[in-house]
Amino acid sequence: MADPESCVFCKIVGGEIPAIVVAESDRALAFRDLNPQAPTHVLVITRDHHTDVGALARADPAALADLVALAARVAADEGLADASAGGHRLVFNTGAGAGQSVFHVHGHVLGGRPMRWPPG
Ligand code: DGP
Repeated sequence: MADPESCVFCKIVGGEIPAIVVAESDRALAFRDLNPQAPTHVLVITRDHHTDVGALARADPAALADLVALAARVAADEGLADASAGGHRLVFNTGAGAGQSVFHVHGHVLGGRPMRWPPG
């Protein structure tokens, strides 16, 4: 689990690592994923370091609400807000076994292609 000093997403928040930022709020930042899995693949993170979405919910529910609102704004900006526009997924991988590789809470906003269920 990365501590804030070595966390790659904290470094993006701090401007030490460049990213393509598409939206931001006082408490959250949205930027394009380095390794996109769909035509739209944007990561939405808190500016503060929290390990995962459950930890964020416990520590700061208002910041989680802000993160989800920013994800909804990104989806709308990308033309993916609702079913008539194709829709989107907001995914929080939580724990290494579920595919989490960066231990700073992030929602994946995915869209622009058909989505299968159940996910792999
Ligand atoms: P997850 O596997 O759910 O922890 O997703 C982590 C995502 O973060 C993965 O899709 C790749 C992305 N990622 C990792 N490092 C960087 C980076 O330095 N810049 C950007 N833009 N994305 C990154």
